[in-house]
Amino acid sequence: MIAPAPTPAHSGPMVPSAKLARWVDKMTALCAPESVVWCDGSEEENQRLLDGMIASGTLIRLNSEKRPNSFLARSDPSDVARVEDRTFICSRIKEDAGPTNNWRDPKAMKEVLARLFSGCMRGRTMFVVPFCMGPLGSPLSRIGVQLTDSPYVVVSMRIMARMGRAALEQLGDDDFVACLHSVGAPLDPGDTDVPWPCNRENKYIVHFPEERAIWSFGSGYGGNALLGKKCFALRIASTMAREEGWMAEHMLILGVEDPTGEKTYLAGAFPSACGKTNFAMLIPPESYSGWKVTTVGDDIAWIRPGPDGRLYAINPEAGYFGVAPGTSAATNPNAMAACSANTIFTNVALTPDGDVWWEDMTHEPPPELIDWQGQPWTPSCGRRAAHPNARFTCPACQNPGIDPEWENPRGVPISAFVFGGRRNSLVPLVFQAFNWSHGVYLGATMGSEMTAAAAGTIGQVRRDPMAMLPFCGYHMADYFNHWLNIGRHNPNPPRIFHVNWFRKDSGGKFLWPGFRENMRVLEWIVRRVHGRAYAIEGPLGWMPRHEDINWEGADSLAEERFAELMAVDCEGWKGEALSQGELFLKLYDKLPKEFLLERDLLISRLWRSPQFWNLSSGGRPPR
Ligand code: O2Y
Ligand code: MN
Repeated sequence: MIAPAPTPAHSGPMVPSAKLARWVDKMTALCAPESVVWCDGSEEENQRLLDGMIASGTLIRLNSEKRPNSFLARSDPSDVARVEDRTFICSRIKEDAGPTNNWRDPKAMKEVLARLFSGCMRGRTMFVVPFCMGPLGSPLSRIGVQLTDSPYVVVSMRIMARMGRAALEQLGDDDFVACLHSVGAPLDPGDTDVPWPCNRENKYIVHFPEERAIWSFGSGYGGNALLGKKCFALRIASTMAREEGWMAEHMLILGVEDPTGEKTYLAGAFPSACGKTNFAMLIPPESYSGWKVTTVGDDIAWIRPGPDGRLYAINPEAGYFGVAPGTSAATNPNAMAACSANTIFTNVALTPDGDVWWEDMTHEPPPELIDWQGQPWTPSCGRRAAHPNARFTCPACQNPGIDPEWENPRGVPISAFVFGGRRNSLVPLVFQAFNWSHGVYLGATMGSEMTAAAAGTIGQVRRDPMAMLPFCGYHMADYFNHWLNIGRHNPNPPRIFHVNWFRKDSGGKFLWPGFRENMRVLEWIVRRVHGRAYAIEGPLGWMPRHEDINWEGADSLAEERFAELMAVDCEGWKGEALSQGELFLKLYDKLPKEFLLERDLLISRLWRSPQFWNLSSGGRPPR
């Protein structure tokens, strides 16, 4: 074994377990790096890596007065986002991965990977990165060890997870999720200082759920390379959670404090482009006195029944890997504050005075910039300044709205789940499920209308159950059964709600203002959870009337407009019920029978409601 690198004298050597040392030896023999460095997570180590990347051109130091200790990275244009078609689940039995995952036989895949990884780190350094997902010392946390030849990944992992010596100490002799990563750059002699090494042709993001292992090759970007995030905390953790009776969810966690100081925690799942990060960091309208929203997590929740039977959630991450474009002081001041220092920006534009810029950060774009590919940019040049998936990586503790309990090792008690989608029509602003299995059905059928102009797809609904379709490490129908099971063993499970901020009127205008105004819906949800808000029974669930929403300080949404926002077009919904069946057909052999019943119940409620159900028809006799 190559000895762990010397660490600062005051902190002593890092001592791996025999199992970890054996695995590192084996992977070292396979990848043949020039050297192996054990990362202790110290500030000195971090600065050394940052300086090295500035020297090699991977990072640009930003203006220290405007963005202290912050850096810009520009990725290879071929390596800018997660690659779902190159993401694989290699369970021993194909059926265990289910029809919505890319399955490969684990043995065959290991042979392919062994060829790719063989000698792939020649001339490079392999970093050994122990990391803890979840607060240190929490019984809900889990440990991973990532081997990587990317210093950019090391410094990013240090922000996104509790990384280094403390994680190794917490691991002790226990099992860990083994994460092997290489940027997989073709090895031309003397070419080790490419600013963003990656493999343009060959990318593999591979999960072995039974072995609790991840092998990632060819990409240095985000979800493909920071293996603690989507690969471990969702795909591998979802399989662990199912076996161990907990839940690994693609959910934000937020706290709501009412004017009396009572705190209520919610977890929410939203497909991409639904403003999930903005919702996690919501600041109530100015006039909304006494209510406060705090952030526990913006992307992932690990949730487990506590000793009192309630569900408790931790955020397994320690940082945000947020989408920059669209983020501004107007849309998300807390995110802007969080990335004001100690941040790594990737694929944003550079201003002449050494700061960053992205689309919609300010009302007016700066007159000149260097774009995300390093080219001069002006507002009239016709190109984007930042890549649409440009990111900021920053410590969560820099969010001024961070919840004081966000690192509580026991987690926070969850009172409600909120599912959302981006739907132009049909789906009302908010409704509450009748019960747990109805709520699970709502999560399983959620989705968004496609906005991209892929031929003929605009307006088509892309179903993304619980926003987990790309992130569940096993069969989606087994996942639904797991959700139902959690409710079966819990006499008082969280209440479940569905929201849609994006409904439009016949003229194509949004019916709901969104952003800070979402607080009004959140307040109704919180008051419902505590049995303090009224609702009427509609065909889709329990719904607030105009007078059940707090309009304090708003030019109250006209009652007719609210009615339009909440109306249920029962004929349209019969079509929706049919379309929900399409995903179910794909999963039919393992689909919970409850779902077929829920769909029947929905159809029968639609049948006995007026064709255009609205809040004032709530009390009417059936047709
Ligand atoms: O494109 C990537 O690599 C990042 S994807 C991502 C990052 C942060 C939070 N969520 C996501 C996602 O795809 O859900
Ligand atoms: Mn996400």
